[in-house]
Order: sequence, then C-alpha cells, then structure tokens
Amino acid sequence: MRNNFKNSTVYQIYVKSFCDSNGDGIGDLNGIRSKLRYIKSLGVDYIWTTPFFCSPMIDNGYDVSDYKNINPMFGTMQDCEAMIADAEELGIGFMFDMVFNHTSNKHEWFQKALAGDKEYMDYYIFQDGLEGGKKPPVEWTASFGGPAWEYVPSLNKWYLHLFDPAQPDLNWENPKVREELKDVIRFWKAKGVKGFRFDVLNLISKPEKFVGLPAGSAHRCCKDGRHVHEFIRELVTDTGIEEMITVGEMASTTLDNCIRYTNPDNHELSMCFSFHHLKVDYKDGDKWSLMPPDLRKLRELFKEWQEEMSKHGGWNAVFWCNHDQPRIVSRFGDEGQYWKQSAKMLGTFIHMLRGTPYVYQGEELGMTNAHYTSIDDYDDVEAINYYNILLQRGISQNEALKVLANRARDNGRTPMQWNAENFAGFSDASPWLKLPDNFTSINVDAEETDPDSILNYYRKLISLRKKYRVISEGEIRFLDTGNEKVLAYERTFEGQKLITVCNFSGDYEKISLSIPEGEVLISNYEDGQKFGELRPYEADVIYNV
Ligand code: TEU
Ligand code: CA
Repeated sequence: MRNNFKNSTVYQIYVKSFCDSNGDGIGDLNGIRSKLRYIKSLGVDYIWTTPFFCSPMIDNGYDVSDYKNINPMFGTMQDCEAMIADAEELGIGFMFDMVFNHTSNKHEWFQKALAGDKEYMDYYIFQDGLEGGKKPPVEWTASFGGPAWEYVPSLNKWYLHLFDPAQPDLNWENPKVREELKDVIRFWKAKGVKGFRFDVLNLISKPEKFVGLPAGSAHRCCKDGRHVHEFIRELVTDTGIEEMITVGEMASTTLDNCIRYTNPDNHELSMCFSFHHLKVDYKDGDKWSLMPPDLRKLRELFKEWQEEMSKHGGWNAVFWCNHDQPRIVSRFGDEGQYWKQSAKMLGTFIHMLRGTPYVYQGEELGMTNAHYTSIDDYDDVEAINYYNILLQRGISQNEALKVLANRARDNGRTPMQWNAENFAGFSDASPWLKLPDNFTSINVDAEETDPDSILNYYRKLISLRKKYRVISEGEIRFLDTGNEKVLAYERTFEGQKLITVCNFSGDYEKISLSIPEGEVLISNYEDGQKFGELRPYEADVIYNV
C-alpha cells in the first residue's frame, strides 16, 4: 500500500526561524520540539524541515558539508532523535530535506577533489577550460548571479556550480556518487524519518558535453536532463522509499516531466513542486523586475497543470509559500484593508485543489513581507548579489531596495511570530534576521483567541480534506466565470460535487457563472455565497451531493 498522501497536508518549517530554545537568536531542533503541539493543532500530517545538517551556511544550510550530522547551531543528534520520536507520538511524520544536486565546498569529498584526488574529482563536474584553460567550457550563469564555473588554479580545471561557488554540483553519472547518496537516505530512514523532500532534483542529470552548448542560464541547460528519470527511480527503489511521502523540487520543469516524475507506474516520486504559477508577476520573466500578477496567466497555468496531472495520473504539491518566496498575502493579496479576507481567499484556493497542500510557517497567520528599508537588514546571498547586480544595471539604490522588498527570499524567512512580546516570542535574544513591525498584531497568541482568525480558518481548511473524498481524490475542471479576476473550479467524485470560487481582486466583481444551490463548506464572508457578484477577495466553497 502506498502511503496516503492524498488526504494529507504538510507543514514546512524553516528551522533557523521557527523557534529558538536556547536564546542565541537562532531557531533550533529543541525549539521545534517545544512547538509540536501547536503543529498538531493545525491538523497536519507531516513536517518538512529545511536542512539542519552540518554546513558553513553560505546558503543557509543548502550547502551541506556532512549529510549525517547535525549542525551544532541547531542541536545534536540526540535532539534530532527526540524530535522524531516526539512527533511520532503525536502521529506526525518528519520529511527531511535532501540537498543532492550539490554539496558544500567544505564537504570532505570536495576537499579531497581540490587536493587532486582523482577518485573524488570524479564526484564533481571538473572540466578543462577553453583557450588553454583561460575560459570556462561554456559561458553559463549561476542562479544567484555570476558565472556557473569556478576556476581552480592548482588543478587547471573549472568546476560547475548551478548556485553559489560554495555549492559545487555533484556528478550523478558516477555510480559511486549515487551509492553515497542512497546511503544518506538509508541513514535517515533508519532514524524514523517518514518522507523526504529533494532539493532541485530535476537538475541532477547534466549534459554529456558542455563545449558548444548555448550560453546563458546553466539552469536552463540542465533541467530535466537525459538520465533524470532513471536516477530518481534508482534512488527511490534501491532505498525502499517508494511507499513513503516524497516530493521533488523541480526548477523550471515541464508538465510532461512532472507527470512522469509522479505517475506511480514510473516508481519515482509521490509529488513535485513546480514554480510556474509563482512567476506570473515576473516582468519579461525576470524575477528582479516588478509587475502586478497576471491573473489570466495564473488561471491558465493552474487549469493546465491541474487538469492534465489529473488526466494522466500525476500528483501535484500545491502551495503559495516557502522559504524561497515572498509572502503570498503581500504578493497576490492585500496587507492592508483586506489582509484577513485575502489571506483566507488564497488559502482556500490552494486547499481545495487536487494535490497535497503545503503550509509554510506563518502562512497560517497571514504573515507578511519583511518591509526592510536598508540592504544591511538582508542576509540572503541571493538578495545581496542581486542588489549589486541591480546597481550595476544602473538602477537607483531606492529602486533596488524596492525590488528586494518585493522579491527577496528573506521576506519569507523572518522569525515565526508567536506572540506580541519581545522578539515575537521567537527568542529571548535579538533574532538572526529582523522581524517585521507587525508582529505585535499578527501572531499565534492573538489569532488563537479570535474565532474568525486566519489561523482558525486554516485549521478548518486542513480538516475538510480529511472529511471529504471529493477534496482529496476528486477530478478537477476549471470553470469559466466571465471575469479574469475571479477563478473557479469544480471537483467531482462519486456523485459528489464541490465548487470553489475565489475573487483575486480588492473590488466587487461580477461573474457570469451560475452556481447551483448547495451547502457552503467554508467561506471568508459570514453569509457566503452571494453569487452574481463577489465581494473583495471573497472565497466560497459549495458542496452538492
Ligand atoms: O531552491 C531552488 C531554486 O531554484 C531557487 O533558487 C529558486 O529558484 C530561487 O530561490 C528563486 O529565486 C532550492 C532551495 O529551496 C533554495 O533555498 C536553495 O538556495 C537552492 O535550492 C540551492 O540549494
Ligand atoms: Ca538556538
């Protein structure tokens, strides 16, 4: 029997910012342990934790120097074992984050490679340069800005890094590398971990030759590579994790590939993350150019992905937020007058879809972007690199700060807002990353006592998936509302029907779709379902048998 991930919801924890147990301003594993009852109260089944393994933290733990040990900043192996056991007692499973596309440059394997050990050089992608070594094999750019190749003078070779130079890419063509990584999975599986999230898993299979390939983004040339499906299948079947919940993070992937990654017949993954719907506000496809979201495109993307995955036996992870994204309420909603309504509407839209919903810490509170006004407030390597790149492009400091305030990953990484006290109850000390001022009103304590809060609304959304098979298993079809600001879809399952209607605008919006009478399962307005016209950010879910 496959694990029942279809009626499950996953809660994502960014460990560094969730809860600090020892007053050093940094979230940790014992902090997570102290909040497991809160997480249980949400009704979720799994917790995905971002990497807390040994790391120099150049990319906040996505640069792993030892996959089988805990970064002392976050705790000890004992803390980790206790955390897994405590969660298990509450019926919650942990999904650990496996960063297998690259390691840290401080990893023992890479250190040996740098010393010229041929066996370990073959763990990475070292290439001869062009023109006697002076130029990289191909002019590629890395994800955080700058070139994707780094020259090592002592070896007279270049190594590939799709992200920071401190994150050299592993050579998956080498069977020894694949065995090492399987070993990591087995190690954590034996500790009682219930599932895995795989970082940028569709980038692992690189082209056979680099010379002569088109210049530009390294990402684009390496995505969904020639052996990616067989590598994933091998990893999953050899480690016996096919029955567990697994999610692959797929950068710039295609629908066809995601069907292949997740159709059970292929023995790859339970589900994957794709990001196209989170680029509808990128002007000309550029993350660092601002534009309001294109709602027509948003609908088209959801319609295509949801309906096609459903027809071809694929499965989506559905989400708005994670540690790489700005906060959704600040982005597609309204932080001001309609803060509550818009946060609830966005939650409704995701949670009634076909797929497994992911809630990112603080999303259930309607946490907002950070509102930083100085470059010194930022921590993320990507934010700092791009700030400089924007200035080099001739953009003013103010304008560059405005772009960061909308797009930087740090917006989603500010500490969890637990209460209105010092440092939002996250820590006794000043946190590693500055809190937004609004923690005095947006926090768990305040929302626990308000029956109408975003927090309590999310609890209800999560519980509905458990109660109604039409939500967890139904087919999906997008409906035409006659208004591009109002998105609607229908779910069907064994004679049951569910219609979700969401107004993505802060105005009253008329629609031409007529909706049959039915039970209002959930709505963000007290007297839900006044059709013909929707109120600002209104969301209604109507159930019929
Ligand atoms: O993110 C992968 C990824 O593609 C991101 O770089 C994303 O496109 C970017 O954040 C948007 O600007 C994963 C991790 O989630 C991220 O935190 C890591 O930095 C990255 O991989 C490298 O491991
Ligand atoms: Ca700590």
